[in-house]
Amino acid sequence: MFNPQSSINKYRIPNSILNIAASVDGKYDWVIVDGNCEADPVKKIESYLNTGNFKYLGFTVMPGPQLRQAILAAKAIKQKFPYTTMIWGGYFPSNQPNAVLYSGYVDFIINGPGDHAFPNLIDALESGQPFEFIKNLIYKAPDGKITKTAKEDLIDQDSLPALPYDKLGTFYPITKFLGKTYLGNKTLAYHSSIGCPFTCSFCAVVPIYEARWKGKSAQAIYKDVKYIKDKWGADAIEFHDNNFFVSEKRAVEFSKLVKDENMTWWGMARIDTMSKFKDSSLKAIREAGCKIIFFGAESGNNEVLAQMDKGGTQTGNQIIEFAERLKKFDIIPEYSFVLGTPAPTPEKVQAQIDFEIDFIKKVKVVNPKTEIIIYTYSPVPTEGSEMYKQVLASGFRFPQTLEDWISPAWENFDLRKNPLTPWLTPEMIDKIKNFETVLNGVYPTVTDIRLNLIKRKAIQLVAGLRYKVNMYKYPYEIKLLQKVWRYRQPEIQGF
Ligand code: B12
Ligand code: SF4
Repeated sequence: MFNPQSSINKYRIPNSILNIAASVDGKYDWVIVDGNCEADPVKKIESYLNTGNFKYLGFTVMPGPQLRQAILAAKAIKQKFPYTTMIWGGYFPSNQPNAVLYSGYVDFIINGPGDHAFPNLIDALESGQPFEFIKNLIYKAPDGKITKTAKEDLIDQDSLPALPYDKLGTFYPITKFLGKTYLGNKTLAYHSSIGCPFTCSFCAVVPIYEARWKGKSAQAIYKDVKYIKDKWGADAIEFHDNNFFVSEKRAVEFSKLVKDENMTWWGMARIDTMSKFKDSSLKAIREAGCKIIFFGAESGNNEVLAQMDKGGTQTGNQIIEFAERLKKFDIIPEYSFVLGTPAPTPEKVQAQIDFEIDFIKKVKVVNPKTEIIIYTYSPVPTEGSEMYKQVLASGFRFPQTLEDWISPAWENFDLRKNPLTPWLTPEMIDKIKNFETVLNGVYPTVTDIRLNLIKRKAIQLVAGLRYKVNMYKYPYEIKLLQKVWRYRQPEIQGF
């Protein structure tokens, strides 16, 4: 099982690959290689393959730098060990199966959850049985056609086997994965639910989960968290679920259970869902240690929210009101906005960017503690959506091969920094980036634990005037300070 490098200096429990290890644990022998912890992961994988004990190699792959290491490693290994069956899973191969399977070095893709599909595939291959009926599988048929099998219903998450944390600890010390963050000294990354009930047209979760969501029970989450706290001293949790707060009941139940553990935690949510939460629930969640919540605000413009199929009931007013409401509970809202959405004319694209900049400033007025994350709009192939049709009509095309995906330009696309979308001019991209630089200068993220008070004050002083008079061009002096002090970007690095 290989988790290619996804983060430069932050180790996290490699949950994706650990779930897959759990699915075969006790039945097949497995080893794990974490690219975040290895100087030369290919050498490490080869050392295992050289023993002759391993026939299958599983990679988890998300777009961006993780994809780069995955491609380079897969290529090198397939050349040396052509008879090793290479199986990829995760968001990238599930959403881009053609480029992956036509590369020639990947044999199978698990499309979405692999908890049943992976062991079923290994069983079939081991016993020489047909694999074509296994759900959640993508493969290249003998005629060269990329074939997807039926999707499995979402699995009851409490029925899944416990994650093999102890065995993971035999490869790498668990404490290595419990990093120091804004939340605590030993932060556990935990994933308590899969999918999401919504269908935002820009989101990679939608084609895989098709508006389905399933969560572990509050008791099951608590049991795992408590185990890691008691055994390795975790004092904080990052919930990596796409949408942790889908169920108010589950969130409150978990809060009640975890309250006395004195842990600090963070999770992702929707504004419209959480604005319906009762005051008593928000209070219980905060009292249980939830300090900051990430929300995909996306846009303050109701028309753009509709264009994105944001679904639910979110509006611009609600975004502002909710930021204000959370102040009362001392929960920091972390709002992400998507700038640079397509529009019929360049003037409209520009007007929309200016609108969002003004809107973000309004949010900051009602609740200055709001953390703002800015992304430039990057299309994902949610075929059939109106926005996707608009994107194709504008001339945008996804790369066709895996090599294209790791070109520097496409890597920036993955990082949602330079979207390569034909409707955005370089000046527009500059404006978005420059505004972001100035904003981060005036309001440095609280999640940067290295940035002390003096540095914060200095950067705020430099950026304050620009912010006041809307002068965002050429913010070189702020950039220099951010570079020297290695200002961290939560949108890329997470916590
Ligand atoms: C944690 C995380 C990160 C961490 C990395 C953690 C690590 N592994 O070290 C950090 C913060 C570094 C990160 C960064 C980025 N991330 Co990220 N990340 C996640 C997150 C929140 C959780 C992943 C996880 O652990 N899931 C838990 C497991 C259990 O779920 P799973 O991965 O889906 O695994 C199941 C199946 O997919 C499948 N499966 C997965 N892998 C494998 C492997 C095999 C062999 C098999 C058989 C099956 C299989 O089976 C698993 C069990 O059912 C996901 C969203 C999410 N909730 O999943 C986004 C997500 C994967 N990231 C995403 C993105 C875009 C990024 C960035 C590119 C963002 C950016 N703007 O910078 C960066 C760049 C990454 C890089 N440097 O390469 C997107 C991918 C979207 C897409 N277009 O495909 C996601 C989906 C978030 C989103 N909704 O947009 N990320
Ligand atoms: S609410 Fe979030 S996770 Fe769910 S579909 Fe929309 S963007 Fe994706």
